[in-house]
Amino acid sequence: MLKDEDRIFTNLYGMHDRSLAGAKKRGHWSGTAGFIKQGRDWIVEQVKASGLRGRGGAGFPTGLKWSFMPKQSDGRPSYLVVNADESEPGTCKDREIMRHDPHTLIEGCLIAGAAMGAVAAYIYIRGEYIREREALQAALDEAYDDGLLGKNAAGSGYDFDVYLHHGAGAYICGEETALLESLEGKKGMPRMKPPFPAGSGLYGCPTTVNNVESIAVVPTILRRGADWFASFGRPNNVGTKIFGISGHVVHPCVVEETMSIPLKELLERHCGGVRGGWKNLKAVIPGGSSVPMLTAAQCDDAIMDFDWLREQRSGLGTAAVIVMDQQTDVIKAIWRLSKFYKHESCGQCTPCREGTGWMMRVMDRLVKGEAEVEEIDMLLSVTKQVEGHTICALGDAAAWPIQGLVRAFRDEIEDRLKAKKTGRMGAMAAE
Ligand code: L3W
Ligand code: SF4
Repeated sequence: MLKDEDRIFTNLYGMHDRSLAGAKKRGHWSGTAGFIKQGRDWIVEQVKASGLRGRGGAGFPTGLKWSFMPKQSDGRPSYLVVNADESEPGTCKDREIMRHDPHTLIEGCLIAGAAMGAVAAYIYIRGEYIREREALQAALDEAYDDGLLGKNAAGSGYDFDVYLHHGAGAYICGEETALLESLEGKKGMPRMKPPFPAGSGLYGCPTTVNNVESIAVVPTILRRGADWFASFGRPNNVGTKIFGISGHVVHPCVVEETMSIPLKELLERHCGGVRGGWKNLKAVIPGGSSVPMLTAAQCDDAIMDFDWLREQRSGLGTAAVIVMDQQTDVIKAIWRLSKFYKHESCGQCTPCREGTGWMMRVMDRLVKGEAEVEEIDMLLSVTKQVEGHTICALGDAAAWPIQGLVRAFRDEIEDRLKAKKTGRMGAMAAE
């Protein structure tokens, strides 16, 4: 369990003053110039040593990603882009950082920007996050007024600007290259990779795209030391981590805990447990809507980190934990996600554009019990034709929850189809 003194986000619940004065009182913006003066290589090495892995879903090592940025300028400016387009169903952790602890992110932008030789950071914030963007803009204004941003930012000798850009409600703009297209004023459609953004990103310039939490933890890592951060969790899965727990728990919440905390401990310590008790648990989606669900039996021993969940053919994703109790219609829950992905597909590649529609329509028949049992395998074969055959991860994200459903609850699907068929035949016989 994470002790209070080890929390990075001490104002996650908005109990304290979020202004610059309040942030400074809680230890932020302290020693910032000194870190930057130690040079970009030093910062990157510290972040590598801390073991920080990206908090947006993929878990890519953050220090390694920063090291891809060119050291020598070829005339193109470099940029940091912060992905604050938090839209993954179930996910609301970055919202709390931006709303209540915005200076953690802004200080992180300056340090990360200096570490990659960037001239500016663009924070791309989800369009619906209106109060959050107001809080962030107010914090940015305070930082400029205090000399923490702009020329000689924070007295570091480094010139750095931060701009806030509002999204317009498209989930796909959370995919990093669609986000860059959107930032450039174009339709938010993912680009083919490679080239990765570090080679050719915003306006064709070297760019690193990081999640809000990934950037916001960096100043505290430097202040407390890489070893301190690496001391939480398990090897390759370290640090503190913000979890967002929703669904059938007594008290849904967003909480910073240690990486690798057992799921049961997370729910019982912070959420009052599963509604109706642990025995009433049916399934959990552990990392936002894009990862397959865990069954109750898997949940008994579940460890909340990248590697354990990957071994279970699921994932930590955005650490948005969606809890479903025994009363949940899991088929309907996944059908609802299928509808979401169908709606949010940008449509530029055929397997995703057509496949998400197919998957949604078959899911619709499964929910209603109108499909034939053979259609379950047909649905699985559609997911296989989408998975891995698309430009971006949305195709996989649409396929995986369905695969997880069939793996875990095939019997329940079959029972529904058979019961409906028996009912239909009974009705026909009665006629
Ligand atoms: C240079 C290489 N850079 C990888 C970089 C890449 C990116 C990062 C991770 O998807 C997942 C997705 C969602 N040279 C590189 C390289 N990079 N190889 O590393 O890349 P990748 O491709 O592993 O993942 P991704 O495309 O960034 C992200 C999942 O997250 N997700 C949901 C996300 C939703 C939100 C939200 O609402 N906030 O984040 C949940 O699971 O499905 O699998 O930067 O450029 N050789
Ligand atoms: Fe667009 Fe879907 Fe292709 Fe991604 S996978 S680029 S969302 S059509």
